[in-house]
Amino acid sequence: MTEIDVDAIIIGAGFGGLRTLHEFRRLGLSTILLEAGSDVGGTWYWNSYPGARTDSEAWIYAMSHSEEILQEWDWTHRFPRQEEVQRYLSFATDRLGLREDIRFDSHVDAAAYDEDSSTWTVTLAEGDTLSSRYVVFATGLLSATYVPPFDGLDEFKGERYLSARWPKKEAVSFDGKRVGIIGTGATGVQLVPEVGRLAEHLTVFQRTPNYVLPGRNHPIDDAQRAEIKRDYATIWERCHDHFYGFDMTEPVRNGADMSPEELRATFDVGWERGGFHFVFETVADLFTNPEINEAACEYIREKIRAIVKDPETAELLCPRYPLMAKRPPLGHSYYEMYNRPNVEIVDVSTAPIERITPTGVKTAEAEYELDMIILATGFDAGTGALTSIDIRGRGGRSLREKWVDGPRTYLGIAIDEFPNLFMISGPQTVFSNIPLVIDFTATWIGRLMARMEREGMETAEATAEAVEAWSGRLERILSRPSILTAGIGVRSWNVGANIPGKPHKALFLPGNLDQYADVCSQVESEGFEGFTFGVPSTPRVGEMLR
Ligand code: NA7
Repeated sequence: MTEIDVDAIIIGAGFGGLRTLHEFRRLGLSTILLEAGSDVGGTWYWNSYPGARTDSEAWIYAMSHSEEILQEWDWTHRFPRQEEVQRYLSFATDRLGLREDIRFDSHVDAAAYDEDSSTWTVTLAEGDTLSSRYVVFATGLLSATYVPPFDGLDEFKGERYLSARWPKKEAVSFDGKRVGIIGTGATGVQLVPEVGRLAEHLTVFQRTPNYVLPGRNHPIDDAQRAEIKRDYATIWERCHDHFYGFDMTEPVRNGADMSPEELRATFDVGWERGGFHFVFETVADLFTNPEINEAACEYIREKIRAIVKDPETAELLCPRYPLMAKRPPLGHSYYEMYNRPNVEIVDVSTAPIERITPTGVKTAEAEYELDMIILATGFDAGTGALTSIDIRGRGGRSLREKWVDGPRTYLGIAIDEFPNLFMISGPQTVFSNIPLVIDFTATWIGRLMARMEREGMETAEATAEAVEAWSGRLERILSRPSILTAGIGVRSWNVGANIPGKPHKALFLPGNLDQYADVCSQVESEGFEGFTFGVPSTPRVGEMLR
C-alpha cells in the first residue's frame, strides 16, 4: 500500500484553484494547492502589465458562493485593475482561510498515475514529489504564453518584456524610450494607452485590427456599491439567464425587424453603456444575421473614423471581418492614442515582421529602431497549460500525445485513461462568465467526490464513449458556418487558430452556463453516467484510521 500525502492536489491558485480548494475543505478532504507564482491570483498574478484590468464588470467577476465576501469586499471601479483583482483574490483566500494549504513557488513539471496504488504523483520543478488520490488542474484557459518564433529575438539588445510575465520586482520605465508593442489583442489594447502616454515614441505592430468597444470605466460610488450588494440575488439570476453569464438582459428583438434608424438608436444605447453591452444587449440576431452583423461592424468603423484624425491610420484600425469572430477587447482611450504625435501604427499584415534585430524590429518594408519591445502575442489557449506539463495516465499514457489532434474530454472536466483527474475551466468546458463556470464546476466535482467517499469508491474515470460523445458535440460546432468558424480565418484563440500548426477545434462550448449545468445535472442524476467507478482492492489508508 502506497502512503499518500494528501487526498487531493490542486494545481493553480487563480479563481479556479481557490474555489476548488474551498470546496474540498468543505468535503473534509486533505488538500494541497500548488502554485508556480509567489502569491495567489493566477491570471491576475502574472498579467501585471500596465493597463491590465478586467473586461467584465467587477461585481460579477467574483466568488458568487460566498455572501460574506460579496458583502465585505468593496470594488472601486467598474473594470478594476489587475492589482485590485489580485488583492481581491488575496482577501478571499484569507477570508476563506485557504492560505495554509497553498504551496507557492511550486512549478509542476509532471503528474503521473500509478495503477497499482490508484494514486497520482506530482513532480515539482525542483524535484519534490507529492502523492494524492485526486488531482485537479485549475491551470487556466489563458495562461500558457505564446511567443511567435521571431528570428533574432534573443539578439535584441534593448529591454524585452512579455506582457503576461511582467516583472514583479523591477519597475519598468517608458520615460524617454522608443517602445514597440507587438500584438493588438485585449492585452495590446490595454497596454497602448499606458505606454503611449509615457514613452517618447510608441510603435504598435498590428497584424489584425480588433473591434475595440468603449469600456466607459468609472469609479463605483457608495450608492452604487450599496445597490449592488443589496441586489446580488437578482444580479446572479440575471447572469444565469444570460447566454454568456453577464449581468445583462438578453435582447429579444432582431435587428432585421428594426428600421435603420431604430437599429442605429439601439446600437447607440449599447455603445454608450460601454463594455460588452454593445455585443450582448443590443439585437438578438447580431451573431446569426450577417447583414445585421455587418451593420454593427460599420457602426464601429464609423466611430473609429470619427475618433482617429488621420484617415490612413483610421482605415488601418478598421477591421473587415465579422464582429465577434475574434473576442473584442474593451478600450480605455485606445483609438484616441493614435491622434498623438508619438504613437504610430505599423501594419504587419502585408509587410510581416521578418526578424528582431539587435536594435529593433525589421518588417518586410522597413526597420524600426527601439529601446524596448513588449510582446503581447497571446496564449496557447485551453490546452497549453495542460500539455506543457508531462501528464501521464493509465499505462503511462501521455496527455500531450493523446491530444495531439486536439483536446478530448468529458464535459471539459474529465478524460478517459486519466482516473481521478479533473479540470476546472479546462478545454471543452462552457465559455461563459468564468467565475460562475468555476463555481459550478467545483461544486459538481465536489458532489462526485462526495459520492465516491460515501460509497467507498476509489476511482472515477470518464469512459471513452462519453469522451467521444462530448467531443463530437464540440466538433459539430465547427462543422457548420458560424461566428466561431469565422474565427479560424482571423486566427482566433478560442478555435486554436492563433498558433501556427495548432489543430482548429472549438476549445470551448460557447455559452450557455445553465444549459451546460443542466447537462451536468442530468449526468449526476443518472449516477454520474459516463464515468466508471473503481473500488479499492485493499482498504484505503484513511478508512483504516477511521
Ligand atoms: P490575443 O487576443 O491572442 O492577441 C495576440 C496578438 O498578437 C494579436 O494581435 C496577434 O495578431 C498578435 N500576433 C501574434 N503573432 C504575431 C506575429 N507573428 N506577428 C504579429 N503579430 C502577432 O492575445 P491577448 O493576450 O491580447 O488576449 C487574449 C485573451 O486574454 C483576450 O481575448 C481576453 O479574453 C484575455 P493576429 O490577431 O493573430 O493577427
